[in-house]
Amino acid sequence: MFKFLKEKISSWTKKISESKAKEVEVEETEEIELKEVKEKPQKKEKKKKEKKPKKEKKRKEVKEEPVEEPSKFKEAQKRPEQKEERELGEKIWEDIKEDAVEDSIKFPNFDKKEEKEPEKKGFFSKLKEKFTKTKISEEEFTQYSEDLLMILIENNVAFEVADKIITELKEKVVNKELSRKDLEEEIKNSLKETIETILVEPFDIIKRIKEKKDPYVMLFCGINGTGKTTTIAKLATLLKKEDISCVMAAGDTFRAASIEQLKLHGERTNTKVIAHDYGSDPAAVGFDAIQYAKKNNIKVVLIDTAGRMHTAKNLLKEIEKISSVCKPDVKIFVGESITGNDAVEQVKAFNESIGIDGIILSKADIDEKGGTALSVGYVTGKPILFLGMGQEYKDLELFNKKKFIEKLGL
Ligand SMILES: Nc1nc2c(ncn2[C@@H]2O[C@H](COP(=O)(O)OP(=O)(O)O)[C@@H](O)[C@H]2O)c(=O)[nH]1
Ligand SMILES: [Mg+2]
Repeated sequence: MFKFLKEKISSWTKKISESKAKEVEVEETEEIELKEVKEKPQKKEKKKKEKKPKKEKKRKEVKEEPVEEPSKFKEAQKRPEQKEERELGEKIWEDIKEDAVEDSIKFPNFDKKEEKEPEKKGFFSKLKEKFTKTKISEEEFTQYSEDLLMILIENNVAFEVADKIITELKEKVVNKELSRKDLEEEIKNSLKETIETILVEPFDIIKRIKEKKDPYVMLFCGINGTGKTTTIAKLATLLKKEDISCVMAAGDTFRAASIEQLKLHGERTNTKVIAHDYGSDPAAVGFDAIQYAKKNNIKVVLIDTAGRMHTAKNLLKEIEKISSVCKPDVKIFVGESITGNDAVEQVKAFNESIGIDGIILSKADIDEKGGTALSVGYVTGKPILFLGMGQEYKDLELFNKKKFIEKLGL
């Protein structure tokens, strides 16, 4: 479903992380140069270190006395018989003092080692952070977001939705500490969270059907050829599987062969079809089907309607009438996944005229872009309930946000 969008999003996130990785290379080169400068005094240190074992040996010979306090040397000075020992002690003390001065340069916390230890730790973890964390500035994000906007729009995401995605993503990543190592993953995760908020969580329609005592009435609307009649037949099949009985109402009394088409689906799926003649009032067909369901204890009424252009005011009025007569529990807009912005405009118009409750996107099986699915829910605030995944009766998939996002490679 997201053949193109998945690829494009993935290469977009890769692009940001790769450019950030280049920054790391530059910083690391600078760091190496710095190290080289620092290494010179380190050579000195090596020499000193070589001396150290000697010192330790001497210290052992003279025990602790001369090392402890200079005042003790003075005492030793008074005793000529210990001259040799005294001189040695003095030399060691000088060495220690010298070392202490050097050490205190390298480790300013030499004296108050315990107190200052956290600061030392902070310094190293800061240094570590410098290499493991990174930030994306606002300017950088703007530069990349232009590409993302194009990718989204080219893949049928409505402009307002693409804009919303970018604004949300910006809030999540700009000037935030991100892991350098997993930068691509972090951006993908932020994008994932953003898309999660864009998609409307579907309600459990099977549960609602089961909970309702009276027949649960479902009215289907949309323009011609989007797959309303086929979707109704698919739903009848799905309900049968759930052990839920249903009746179909041939509310498309306008298009030639539409009644026969529904009757054929009825035969094939073993579902009762209520039909009047062509040209009759579709609201009356729906009403009769509801009465039939009530009498025969049938759980669901599926009302088909003629396709109408979302711009044809009089036809929209007609569906408003069907809706007010049949009082459906849910009004479902059926749109084609492949049509992008057209589907977005249609769903908005139907929502404004009759107030839809849910969306079924047909032909998702042949949609390589996927942006329509990201858009229709956001612009209406209504959830996608099912995706049409082919021309067979079994090809109806419950819409699952998590699965859907996974398909996007996020
Ligand atoms: N590939 C594919 N084709 C579909 C799907 N749903 C419907 N169709 C086809 O779309 C065409 C129009 O369907 P139809 O139910 O008559 O649309 P209606 O005018 O809205 O009732 C038919 O050829 C269907 O087989 C789907 O999910 N995937
Ligand atoms: Mg039809």
